[in-house]
Amino acid sequence: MEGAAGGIGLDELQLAARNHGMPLELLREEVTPIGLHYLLTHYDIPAVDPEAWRLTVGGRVAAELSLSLADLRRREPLEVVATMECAGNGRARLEPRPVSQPWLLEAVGTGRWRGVPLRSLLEEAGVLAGAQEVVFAGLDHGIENGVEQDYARSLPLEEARRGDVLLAYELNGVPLPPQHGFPLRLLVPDWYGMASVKWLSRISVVEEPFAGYQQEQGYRLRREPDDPGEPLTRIYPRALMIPPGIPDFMSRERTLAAGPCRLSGRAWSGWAPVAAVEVSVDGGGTWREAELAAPGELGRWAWREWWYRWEAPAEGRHALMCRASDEAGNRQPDEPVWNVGGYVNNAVQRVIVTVTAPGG
Ligand SMILES: Nc1nc2c(c(=O)[nH]1)N[C@H]1C(S)=C(S)[C@@H](COP(=O)(O)O)O[C@H]1N2
Ligand SMILES: [Mo]
Repeated sequence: MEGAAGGIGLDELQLAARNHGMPLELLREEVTPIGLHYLLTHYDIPAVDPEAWRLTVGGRVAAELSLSLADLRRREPLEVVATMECAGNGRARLEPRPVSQPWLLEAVGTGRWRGVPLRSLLEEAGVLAGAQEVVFAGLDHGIENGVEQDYARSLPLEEARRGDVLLAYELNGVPLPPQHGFPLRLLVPDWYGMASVKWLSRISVVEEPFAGYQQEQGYRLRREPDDPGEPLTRIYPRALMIPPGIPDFMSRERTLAAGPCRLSGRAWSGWAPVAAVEVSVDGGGTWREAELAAPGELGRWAWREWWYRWEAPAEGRHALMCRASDEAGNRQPDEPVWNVGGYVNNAVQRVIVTVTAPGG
């Protein structure tokens, strides 16, 4: 990926038109309605015949499995409400801009996923001694930087054996929609979205670290092009705000009337529970702690609501900001940290608002 300094190119626009984000006002919903969850698909959405489709589990296992959708649906189900975020969220704000899907802030969503725990299938197949990783391959096929491939990613065996890693066949109570991986996807709570392989068809237990493109080339944090980099795994903390007031069509800057204004949004981290959310209403000059909802019914893999009472002073432009930290000591930086792939830019959100006189 090369950096671009100018405006968004047609290649980036083409990607952005296929892969949409979640409109930030949808932060009001604790579970994102289908169709409003963000989307990221590297190649084409494959056509899958659910009758003919099978999931195979093979490689270093005692007994290979081949399972139909009906076989999976007969098993003990598990439901996980999980916040998923693309590792490239925030990429478009880096300078020079890494040329790829140009996300601003909206590559996030929370789904109610239902399926079968991966662990139960690994137990049934019987993982043999010497196994290191589990590789997941999708049915989508394409070319990336000259390398033809099925989209595939691996997980270390101990992550694959976590009880909360799902083979999901439902989202928000309905069969997976085509764009989210019908008929089956992997769902790795707390990890950036790239780990959650869609249109899953093959699971292989392997003895060597997987060297596929999406593991070795993509999704690594590199400071310079020939740096081997570190693989991306869990989601770093972020808080986002529902933009208050009303938007301008083109600039999307906000306008609202002076007086009491409830600022609110959601915050998440894949490393540890969110410890605090802070708000600044003066462009980062001073910060105050927001109220943070208890983890609640959604469970520990979902974002948490926060809110803050702001008395919007009459007439003027203000930069509203919010930032999260987690119990592992991770906190959002004020400024983006550049890297070759344009990943993990969790610099704080800034919302510009113009306050008008009350009733004006
Ligand atoms: N098979 C397959 N799985 C995939 C992808 C893909 O292109 N193909 N994209 C990944 C990336 S980068 C992300 S961020 C998430 C997005 O999931 P969603 O489109 O359901 O929101 O899917 C991941 N799983
Ligand atoms: Mo992604």
